[in-house]
Amino acid sequence: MTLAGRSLPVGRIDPSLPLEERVRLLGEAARAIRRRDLEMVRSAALGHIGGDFSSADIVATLLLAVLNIDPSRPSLDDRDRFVMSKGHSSGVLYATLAAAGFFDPAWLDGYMEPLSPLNGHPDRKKVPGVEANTGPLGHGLPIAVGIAIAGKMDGSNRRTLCLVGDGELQEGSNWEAMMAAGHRGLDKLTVIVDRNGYQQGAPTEETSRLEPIAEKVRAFGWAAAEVDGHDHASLLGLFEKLPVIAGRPTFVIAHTHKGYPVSFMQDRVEWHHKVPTTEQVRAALQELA
Ligand SMILES: Cc1ncc(C[n+]2csc(CCOP(=O)(O)OP(=O)(O)O)c2C)c(N)n1
Repeated sequence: MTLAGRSLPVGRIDPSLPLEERVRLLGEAARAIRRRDLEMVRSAALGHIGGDFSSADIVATLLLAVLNIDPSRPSLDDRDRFVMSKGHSSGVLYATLAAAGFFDPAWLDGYMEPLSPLNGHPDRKKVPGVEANTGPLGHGLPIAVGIAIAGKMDGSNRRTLCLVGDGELQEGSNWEAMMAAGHRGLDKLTVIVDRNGYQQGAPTEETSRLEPIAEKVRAFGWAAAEVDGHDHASLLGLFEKLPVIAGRPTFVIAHTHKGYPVSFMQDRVEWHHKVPTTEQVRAALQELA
């Protein structure tokens, strides 16, 4: 079933372009990525569209406009590393990696099909551009800390960026890793939390309160920053200023909305992993036109 044509022509965004132009291109890219992701989830009849859409602007900004990476040479030694710890949002990760040029967008048609490299949770041995196998929550951030420690031992300038879910922060392994990163002053490490306020089935603050996140991470020796996670100009501005405090890892609280910007999905708990009907896909694609 083709609802909107399956093309995804995007490409990396030239950092020398004026800010307004980069922001305009990122806006177009994020719309194309969300549209493609909708089709992927619809045809797989599986996926996590709510958390895909809350992360889409962050993932697009990093992979298309911020990270020092070369999609034609995904294993270059001194590339920046991006760890998608909330691996259930594989749909948006794959659509963005394809948009960046890591692999043929035709792969996206097989999302979650048997024998497809694009499994529900990302696998670094199968998918170019994937830096860590994630999906079991609470693993990506500790892996990112390990990568950042290795970078520091190598005397490398490469940066490690890691995206976690807010519900995911309830996993204790994150706090153990954050304690180690603060202790070691890993200032080339940045963790971004997709602060959409919801986990599976409930708001985070009703399940196991996370706030005050900024105070907690500062107590662990990190710098904390807050940003509108859907505002490409603010995201670019923040990522260009890293580290926020020299000698400390940075923890970015990115305020987002689950399902953004689709009116009937946004901030609605059931869209964590609900699969849209054909009619709902059509309606959402119209809003993303
Ligand atoms: C260890 C573990 N427990 C449970 C799950 C099932 N699960 C997948 S997504 C999710 C909720 C995650 O919430 P959050 O981190 O806030 O993600 P987002 O809302 O951004 O999608 C759960 C419980 C899992 N993947 N790993």
